[in-house]
Parts: sequence; structure tokens; C-alpha cells
Amino acid sequence: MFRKLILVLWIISCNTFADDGSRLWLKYDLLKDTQQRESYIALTKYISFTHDSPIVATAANELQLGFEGLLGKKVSFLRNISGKTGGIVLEVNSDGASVQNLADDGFAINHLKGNIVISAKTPSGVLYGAFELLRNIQTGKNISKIAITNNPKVKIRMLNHWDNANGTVERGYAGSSMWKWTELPFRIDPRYIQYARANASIGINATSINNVNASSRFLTPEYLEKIKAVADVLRPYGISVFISVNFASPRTLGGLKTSDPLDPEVRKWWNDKTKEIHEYIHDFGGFLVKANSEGQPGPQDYGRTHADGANMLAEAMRPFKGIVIWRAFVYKADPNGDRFKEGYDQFKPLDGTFDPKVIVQVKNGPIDFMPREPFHPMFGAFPKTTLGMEFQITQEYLGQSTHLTYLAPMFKECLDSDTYAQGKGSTVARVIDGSLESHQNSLMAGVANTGSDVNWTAHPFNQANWYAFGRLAWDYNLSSEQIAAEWIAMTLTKNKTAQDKINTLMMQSLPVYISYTYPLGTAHMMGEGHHYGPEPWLAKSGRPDWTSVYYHRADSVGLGFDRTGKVSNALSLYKPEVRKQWGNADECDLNYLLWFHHVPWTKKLSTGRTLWDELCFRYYDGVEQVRKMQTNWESLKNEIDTETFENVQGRLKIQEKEALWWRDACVLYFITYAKMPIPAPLVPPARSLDEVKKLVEIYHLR
Ligand code: BDP
Repeated sequence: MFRKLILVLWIISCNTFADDGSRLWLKYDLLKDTQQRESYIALTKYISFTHDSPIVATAANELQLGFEGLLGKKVSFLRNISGKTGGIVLEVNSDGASVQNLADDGFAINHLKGNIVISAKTPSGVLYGAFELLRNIQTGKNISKIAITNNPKVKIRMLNHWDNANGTVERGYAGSSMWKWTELPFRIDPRYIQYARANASIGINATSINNVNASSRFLTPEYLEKIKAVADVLRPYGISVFISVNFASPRTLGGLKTSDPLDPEVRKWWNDKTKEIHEYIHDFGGFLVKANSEGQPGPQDYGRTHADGANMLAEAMRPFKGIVIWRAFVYKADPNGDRFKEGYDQFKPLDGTFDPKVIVQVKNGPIDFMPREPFHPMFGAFPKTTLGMEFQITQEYLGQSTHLTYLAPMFKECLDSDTYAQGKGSTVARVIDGSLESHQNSLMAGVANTGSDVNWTAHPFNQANWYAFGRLAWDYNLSSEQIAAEWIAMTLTKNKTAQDKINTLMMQSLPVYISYTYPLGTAHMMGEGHHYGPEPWLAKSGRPDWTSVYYHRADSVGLGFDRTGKVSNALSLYKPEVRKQWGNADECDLNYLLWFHHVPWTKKLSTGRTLWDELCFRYYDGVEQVRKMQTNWESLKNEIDTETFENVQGRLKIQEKEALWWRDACVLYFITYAKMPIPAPLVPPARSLDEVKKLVEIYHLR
């Protein structure tokens, strides 16, 4: 009996493959369904390509790797396939019928003369087509009649790494930097290749490798040599490299007296530096610049404008293909102002003055990557400037690495918002893809969440946010559910019931997170500096707009920031249709209510509850929902790899504890203004406000 038990346990342990998550969604494990496998095998007898390009070779190698894993057979490369059928053909073709409707990175996959042909105008298009075919197989689709024509909506689909030369990552929650600066250029960490594969598989074609709070060190010959080594690895995957630059580099690195963008010597310095960079990286993507923002140097230090600064760099880039990405994330410390308006106000007079090589990169919302923000009022208001989108994939304000928060619905909420710039249907997405205002170039950037952790993103579900960002940059019309479904099938389980359960869990996760952190349109109440956990009472900081009270404006009357005119007229930055949508507290979507209105605690909302009761209800409900998420996850135990299951299980426990922390902190703090009881049947927190305030010290956050 005992021996039998040991045998059973041994068999079970052999079948439970410990998955450390390092392979992301490119697992390529053998498909268990034999019939399905056979059907794919019949269509993938060989891989044929003639185009002599490293990127096409990457596509062919990836298909070979994928087929070997998924189908359990090594598929060989063939050049001459005359008369042969049942294989995969990769074709770069600049003028054939199959590519007529394709953009540069687009691809078509069709059955032609007995083969599955992936055709594109460029090698990169073939690579994206190869990954699409693999995704079809990974997710169990029938490819016997495959017919796809697919173009990316946005041209530059980019990750922004906030990685520092010393190996730390600003707002990174998955270990240290994945770039090993001390080892480069001599040792190439194999993870760079895995990183390139993962990005290419979701259509990402650009990466800026260092923090926007940039060190000039990245422009030294020593570092250019290191960056070149990274660029050489990423190039065959269709990914170009950008560098974040420090605007003061001519002075700090070049030894000049100034970094004034109108100074001829400064201009020469940038021209020479840009040429020098191209000697290392001939296809350099360009510069990313954070200037005159949060203490960073910039053109305003010399009485010049953002356009003066950006255009100077564009001029240096003129002989080359590269571009200049200039961030619009700027705000000054004005206790009587409204940070909401800063980017708009500083940039509005400059619309139409930027060089065509400049893209102005705007965060999705006007404050700072809050879990829910109204779309940035710059979108739709800058017809003469190419605006790019900046999303934050790393979850600085969205639970860092301990909360399960699926971000696709947040990205989409912004992209689907209607600016009404040119009437109904002028969505943010159409501003970004250039179609609304006829811009040639387009950009969507995401602040990366990758780090040195073995599974790249610490929380296994944070991988889904990287995946979703890439998929949406490619096609913002994909639904959040579909993207989640792809990721789950490729990453977590092939069991359909389990897939559906996980999909529901992911789709609920953002509203749940918002319930116990920032319900009803509240924002910016996180712990000072580290941004971890709640600190709604924060009233003093380095700047007024780094406190919490600046944003929530709680007083004895009510809660929220009146932006309809009394305190700030920020709402007037939007088109009349948008103003109408948010301008009346009785009609405003509750999710945005306190972004625009100071609402009395006693006011009855559309839910039938008073503001105070609704606030309490949402905080409490958020915690309950996390508990339900835990129970739902427990029910998946037998369907998920043990290591991943336990990893998520542990993090959900932390999430519950922290949801309670947020709930108690916010409810106990706001009750001091509302002076109303916590409505029954909700049970008042067991701890006092003072006890909750001490948690910041107990958790060693300060
Ligand atoms: C803020 C981050 C800060 C970044 C800044 C930025 O807290 O670390 O440097 O954004 O985007 O949200 O520049």
C-alpha cells in the first residue's frame, strides 16, 4: 500500500512541471491533443524562405523552434519547393497582389498553391506574420483555411525602460535592471534574446534602454559601445534602440559653458554626438527627452521653449532616419494652480512649431498614471503636432508587484475616449495613430515592467500587462478579453473552463483595485516617495502637488476637486461635448465624479446612496472582491502549474492585506471630515486611524 502511494506521488510529481515563468507566453510546450497536433503537422512539413535578411532568418528560426516544441518535430528549411505542398513559405515581396494592402510592418497569411504563405513588404512584416501563425497554433486555432491580412495601427510600438546605469530601475518592481552594464559589451546575457523574442512576438519594434531621468553617461563612448552591443542583439528581431538623454549633456559631458539650445556650440555638440552615435548604431532610433520636469534640466533653464529644445535635437537627427521623442510630462509647483492643466498650458502655444521629426509623448492622463484618469486634454487639441501615447506598464500606482491588476481595460478606456476634436468618433486612438489629423508618424510607448526576476515581472500576471500593451499598440481594436484569452492559453492553461475563470478574474481586477484604492474618481493618495500603500492624510511634501490633500480636497462639506470653474477651470480644456459629459455632478459618470466636482458628503448619488455611504460601500466591496478573487484562484489549483499557482496565491494574500490597509486608511481618514457613521451593515475597522498611520513605519517604507 505504502509503495503504491509512493509510486502515485512520484508519477504526479513527474507530471507537474515546475514552471518558473521565464519563458513568458512563448512556452511552446507539446500540444497534448494528438489529433490537433497531427493536423498542424500535415501543414508544416517544411519552412521555405529565399530572402536573405537576418529578420527573415529570425522568423524561420522561431517557427522551427515553435514547431519543435508544440508539435514535437524538427521541421527543416527548404529553398527550392517546386511542386511541393504542405509547408510554410516566407515571402518578402514589395509589389505582389498579396501585399497590396499592407503597411510596412503588416503581413498576410494565406493558403496558396498548397502552402501556407506568410507575405509582407518587409522582413519585419514576415516576422510578425510568423508569430501570428505560431499564436494561432499555441491557442489551438484551425489553420487549415487561414486567411489573415493584418496591419499595425501605430508605427512605433515602444517600451521605455526606466533603467539606471547602476543597475537599479526607477519604479521597477521585478528585481534590478535586465541590462548588465558592467558585463556589456563583452558578455551578452542570453536574456536579451528572450526579451527580443517576446517583444517581436507582440509587435514591439522599439525600445529606449535607460531612465528618462537620464544620466549623461549613456552618451559616453564607453556606454555607446555597450548600447551598440544591445542594438546588435535586438536588430534581427526588428527592434530599434533609443537613448534617453540628459538635456544638460553639452555642459556636463561636453564641458561647454551652457546647454542653451540656441547656442551654436551647443547645437554643434549635439550634431557631432548624433553622428558619433550613428557610427556605433547605424539605424539608431532616436532620442527620448524628459526636460524641465521634476528637476530635470531643459531649454526653459535658458529662457527657451520645449520646441526650441526638441527642434535642436531634430536638426542633429536630420541626416539620419531617427526621431526625437519629447515628453509633455511637465508641471510646476504652484499651490494655487492645477497640475491637471500644466502640460496643456505649456505646450498649447507651441502647437505647429515642432519639427516634423519630433513626436510629443503625452501620458494617458493629465496627472500621472493614476489607476483611472480622464484622457489627457492635449489629445485632440494639438492638430499640428504629432502626439504619441505614454502608458505605464510597470504598476507604480496599480499595486506594484503584489496586486493582480490587468491593465488592458485601462489602456483601452483611454484609447476609446472620444475627444470630439473633429466631431463624434474622434477617439484618442485616432489621434495617436495619426489618422485623425493626418500625421505621418505615430507612437505608442509603455513604461516597461521587466526586471532581473526569473519570470521577468515578479507577479506572474504582470506579464499579461506587457503582452497586452504590445497587442494594443499593434491593434487597439482588440478587446481586453481577447488579449487576456490569448495570454492565458499560451501562458497558464489549455483547460477551457479554467481559461474562462481566469479571464473573468483578470477582467474584474482593475475595477476591484480601483474600488479599494481610488473609488469615484479620487486620485493621488499613495504613500510619499515610494508610492506604496495609502497616505490620504499627506499634507506636506517637497511640493504641494506631491501631497494627497492637494488632490482630494476633503473638507467638512465634501470631497473632490472642483475643475468646473470654482477652483480650477481645467474642464474647459475639453471640447463642449466632453464638458457636457463630465460638467454636471448629477450626470457625471461616477467613475470620474471627484475628478471634476467637490461633492457634499450628504449628496445622493445615482446609486441611491449618499457620497459618504457610496465611498464606504466601494472601499468595503473592494476588499470583499479580493477575497472572492482568492477563492476563485484556489479553485484553479489543479489546472495551473504548481509554482505559478503558489506564486499567485501568496501574492493574493498580500493583496488582501493591503486592500484592507487602503480601505481602513481612507475610510478612517475621510470620516474625520464627513463625521457620519460607517453605514450598516458595514462593520467599522477594528483599528484606529493612528494605528493605520503607523503602518508606513512598520512596513519600513520610511
Ligand atoms: C512619476 C514617477 C517618477 C518618474 C515620472 C516621469 O514617480 O519616478 O520619473 O513619473 O514620468 O510617476 O518622469
